[in-house]
Amino acid sequence: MEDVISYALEDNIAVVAIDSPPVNALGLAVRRGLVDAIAKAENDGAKAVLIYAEGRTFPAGADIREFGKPPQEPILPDVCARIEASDVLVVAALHGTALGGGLEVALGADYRIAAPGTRVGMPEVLIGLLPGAGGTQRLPRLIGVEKAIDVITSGRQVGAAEALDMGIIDRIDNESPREAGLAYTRDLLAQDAPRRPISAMPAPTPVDFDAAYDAALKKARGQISPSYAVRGIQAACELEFAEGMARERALFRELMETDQRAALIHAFFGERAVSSLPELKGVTPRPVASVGIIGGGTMGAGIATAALLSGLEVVLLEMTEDAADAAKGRIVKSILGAVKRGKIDQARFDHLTGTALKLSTDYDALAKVDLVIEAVFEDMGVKKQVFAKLDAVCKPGAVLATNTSYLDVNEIAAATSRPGDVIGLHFFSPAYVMKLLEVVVAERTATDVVATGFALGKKLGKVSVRAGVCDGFIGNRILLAYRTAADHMVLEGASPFQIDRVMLDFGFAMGPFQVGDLAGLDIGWATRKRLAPTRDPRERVPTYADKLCEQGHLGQKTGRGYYIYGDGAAKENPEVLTLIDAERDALGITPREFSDDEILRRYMCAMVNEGARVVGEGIARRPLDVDMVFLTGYGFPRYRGGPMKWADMQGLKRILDDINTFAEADSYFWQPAPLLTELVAQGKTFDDLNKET
Ligand code: 3H9
Repeated sequence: MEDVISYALEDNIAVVAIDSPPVNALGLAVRRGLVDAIAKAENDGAKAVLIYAEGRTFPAGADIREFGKPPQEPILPDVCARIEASDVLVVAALHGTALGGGLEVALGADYRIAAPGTRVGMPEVLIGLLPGAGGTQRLPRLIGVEKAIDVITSGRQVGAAEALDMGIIDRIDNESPREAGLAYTRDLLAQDAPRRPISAMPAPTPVDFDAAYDAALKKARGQISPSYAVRGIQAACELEFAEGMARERALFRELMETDQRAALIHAFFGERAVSSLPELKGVTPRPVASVGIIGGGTMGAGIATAALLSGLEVVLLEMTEDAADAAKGRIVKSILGAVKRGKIDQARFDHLTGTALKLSTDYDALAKVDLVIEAVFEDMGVKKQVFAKLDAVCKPGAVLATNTSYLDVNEIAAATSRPGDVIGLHFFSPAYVMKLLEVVVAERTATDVVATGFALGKKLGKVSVRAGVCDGFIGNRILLAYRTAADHMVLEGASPFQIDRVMLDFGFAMGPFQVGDLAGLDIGWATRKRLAPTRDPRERVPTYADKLCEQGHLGQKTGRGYYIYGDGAAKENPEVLTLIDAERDALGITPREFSDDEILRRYMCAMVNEGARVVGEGIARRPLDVDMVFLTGYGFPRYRGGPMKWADMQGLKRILDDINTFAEADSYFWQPAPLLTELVAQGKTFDDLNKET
């Protein structure tokens, strides 16, 4: 028997435990062990088999690390079939997260029992696959097609109570999985409960599968796996079980070969890899139970909300009583949202907006907090004053963080007598929703302060990415590059609306001009003004957007920007095209047509090239750090893996060739990043760099 599986006979029940930390993934050894255990139980004449798992969870799925390698037998569908085909009664006792292949193993059993906190689901579509061990065939037979489509195409985790209601599990019990499982198995034996192979259940009633397919495709905005899953479920209705299994396998293998699968798995591991920094191994973060936040605008209030919801105490500092009241109003509103979504109850709401939250206009209120995050106006002079005051009032060892989006954290740190305690924690708005946290490490930031930044990010449920100091850090610096490429295309003949449409079609949540309207056009305006004094004369900067701002059209908040906002869908603002025409005239530019493909290539090449610079300069540690910033903070389509993964899949040579072609007309903007040139010369990919570090 494999050492990841243990086997014992108890009262003639074969007790089979899976023990393969951390998540009992169904790798080769577990699969072999399960098949052997069933055979042994049969040989031993056991009356029943109980399968449960040690550690934190029933298997959370197939072992994702095996994907992309040749499958080794027994493959998981055969393991599930072997369990189901046994003439011995099989019970699965679930706890933790019984996901994907884990749930499929459980569906091979005759009966399922779960601990109260268990979550079950089939998240395969989220990594570009579909359930490939009978999930698309057994689940609809068990719970009906509509519910199966919901569970499988969303990939969502279903709580134990709902799973019981749906019929995925048969009982919930408080005991440990082993004890609860044994008790349930004994009950079933006492009742002489029949075997209940799901494959023998009648084919489920079909629905309008073409409509379900279209709906899944539309909802996933370009990601294909959910719509493939619909076809798999359709097979459960239309084909014999064995043929349905073959159809599922064919669809699964097809998805396995796609770039989308590779990209989504890159995203899965990338999100975990970003926070495992070699320099933090063995470093203990400073304890953080209370957080001070300076500034209660959208960002400050958002950070306060995130901190409160994750159990931290918050002291929020504002300039005036009125501003403090307004900040509290914002926080209460967003925490109320959590109540409405059923995330927290009224008592928790009362606590979070009562005792856990203090508002003040006096810096002394920050004397005892463990960590302070400054979220005031983006002005170096103002920031320095704030940090000098923090230096005076905060207790020794308190972490002093700035939420600046682009200012020099070294300079801010120098305004204090304790630069080792200063760090950048760059949140994205709304801070209680957006997953990304850039942890900006300044020259003198102490290692345990960096560790504290990452620990805080984890507590807040963020994907934390280490960034070095430069204007805009990782994300905003790259954003400036591709926005500039977009602005150039507009000057030369493309319309902002065409560019937005192309990027939406690519899978971005929003186009760059829609993002501008959402964030406020004054932000870009301020950036252009800030960079003006140091700007190279060869840089081309459009002024039509400044004119919009001068007229008071700042985007959504004023009802008008690139688009006009009112009732219903936003409309294109025709005035924008007039302003652009005027600017082209003034510059003597004859506009030319841009194909959608050229727009995409220029936009993406600018993003990838700046990404390569950011990695080359050590601002981001690896290409995957850039990818995770874009997936979690900039609406980059997850199924494309991030700009650097996308570039690898295009071929870096092709990207470099494009950049060199664009450079023929504008050699100032289109300078290939040294790292990109180097990788192409060596025949390497960005992913090679991910593996090196
Ligand atoms: C599938 O089942 C296909 C079948 O239908 C058909 C096959 C033929 N494999 O996330 P965490 C690692 S597809 C390998 O930090 P949490 C993870 O990388 C699969 N490794 O913990 C991490 O490693 P490290 C369908 C895995 O508590 C460690 O475990 N299932 C796998 O925040 C801890 O993970 C899924 O897609 C895996 N399947 O979350 C579920 N899962 O410590 C994917 C995790 O070295 N997993 N690891 O960084 C999850 O959603 C979360 O990991 C889970 C725990 C909710 C389970």
